[in-house]
Amino acid sequence: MRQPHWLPLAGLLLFSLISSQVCTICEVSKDDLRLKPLLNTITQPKYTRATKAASVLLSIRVVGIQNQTLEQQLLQRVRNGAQRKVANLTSGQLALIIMALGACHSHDENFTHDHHLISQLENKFQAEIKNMEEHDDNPLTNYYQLSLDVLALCLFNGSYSATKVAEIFSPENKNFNFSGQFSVDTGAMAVLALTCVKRNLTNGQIKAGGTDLQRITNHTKSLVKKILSEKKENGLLGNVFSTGNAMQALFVSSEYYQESEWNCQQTLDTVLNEMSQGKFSIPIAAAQILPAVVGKTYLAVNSCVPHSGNFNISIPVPITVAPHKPPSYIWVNYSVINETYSTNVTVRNGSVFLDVMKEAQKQNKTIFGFTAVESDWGPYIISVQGLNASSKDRTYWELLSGGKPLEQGAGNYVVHEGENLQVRWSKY
Ligand code: CBY
Repeated sequence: MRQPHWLPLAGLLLFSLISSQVCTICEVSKDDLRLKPLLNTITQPKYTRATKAASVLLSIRVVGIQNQTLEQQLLQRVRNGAQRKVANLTSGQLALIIMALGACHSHDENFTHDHHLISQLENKFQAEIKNMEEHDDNPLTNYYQLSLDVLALCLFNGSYSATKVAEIFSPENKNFNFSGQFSVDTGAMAVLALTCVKRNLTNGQIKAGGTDLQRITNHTKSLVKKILSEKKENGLLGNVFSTGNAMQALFVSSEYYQESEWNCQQTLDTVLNEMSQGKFSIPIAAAQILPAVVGKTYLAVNSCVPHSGNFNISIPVPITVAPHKPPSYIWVNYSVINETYSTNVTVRNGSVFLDVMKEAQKQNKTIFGFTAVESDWGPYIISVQGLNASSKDRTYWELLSGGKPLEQGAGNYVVHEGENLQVRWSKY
């Protein structure tokens, strides 16, 4: 039988419609040259921390980057961490490790099974809830990590109570805020977790009372509203480091906002611009932004598309730095605000906040003495003048410049001539 002569035309029309749709999707291809700096950052060879390696592994698997050598290195590090010290891991760290190992149905799922990682996560999640019940709603860690817990349990068939999830993830809960400010990272991770739970409730994978589904839907809706209300003029959601998580949350929850409420392309363009300025120069920052810019989310860890070809990410790209002759040293003012103590400090140009703190500590150990621990994001200041931060009391040492909280940690924030830097004893 002859096919009607209009069929090829209709096909062409359909194809052009589909391709014009594809063009408007807000993402770049994973081989886009603009992603080079990110890929160079995450391929750096030294991963000493298992959780940092897990974040990177999760990210490259979800995105579909295939680089055997890198993957093996990361895997080795993650496995070592999970083998030796699960008891020392926080709940969110274990959740990340489970997601990284389980991503894309790799054989490492057996490892998770053999080491009972899921049941250990169930216990850690229970311990978080118990702590909330006994200590004024304060979890052992924070809601970002509780969200990671629920996400990992939901994605990898762990057990959890949907009723409990509906109860604790109420957007009014104080744990969504730090110092009165809504934490976009936290809200975004919660949206991903709640979306996963909602999917499992609707497809009958887990059972729950009828109101749970309704409550979870309502929470998701309000969290999405809150994330959108943190949208800046340039399209960033919260700040540059929360935007990746927030984009993922908005990708999976498009039924809860109007198209006019979020210009995804603008957000993506700003992120790409920040990327070209070197904003995501530490592996964890690169790992958190990468899935979103290529249009992927952590919810896809179970449904990765097989990829062909090897992703060539071994060629380092020369970084172009604007030619200027800086002075070798700069001075800054540094204060510790508990009682207020200030001093002027001279450091080399290009120094970070931590260098200033070290220099001040040399001047006077009693007033400016401090301790720091290593976190995935670099050094985290736990004590100044012997006064310790405590998640039990929701206290921490906040870093500020000119009275404004910094968006980077002590090891990464580069200080400028004449700047007024402060560490302030704060409550969140
Ligand atoms: N990860 C976690 O548990 C961290 C979750 C997180 C919400 C995280 C931001 C978001 C993310 N995307 O990873 C988070 N920060 C938390 C929970 C916290 C609190 C930690 C205590 C607790 N109970 O767990 C707390 C104390 C409120 C906090 N962050 C403090 C700080 C300041 C650290 C100062 C110090 N003493 O060293 C600081 C520097 C803010 C300030 N001005 O004082 C800070 N955080 C920053 C800047 C950040 C961002 C880091 C960005 C960067 N490039 O360095 C952040 C991404 C992050 C890490 N914090 Co907190 C948020 C952002 O700006 N978007 C789970 C684990 C398994 O990986």
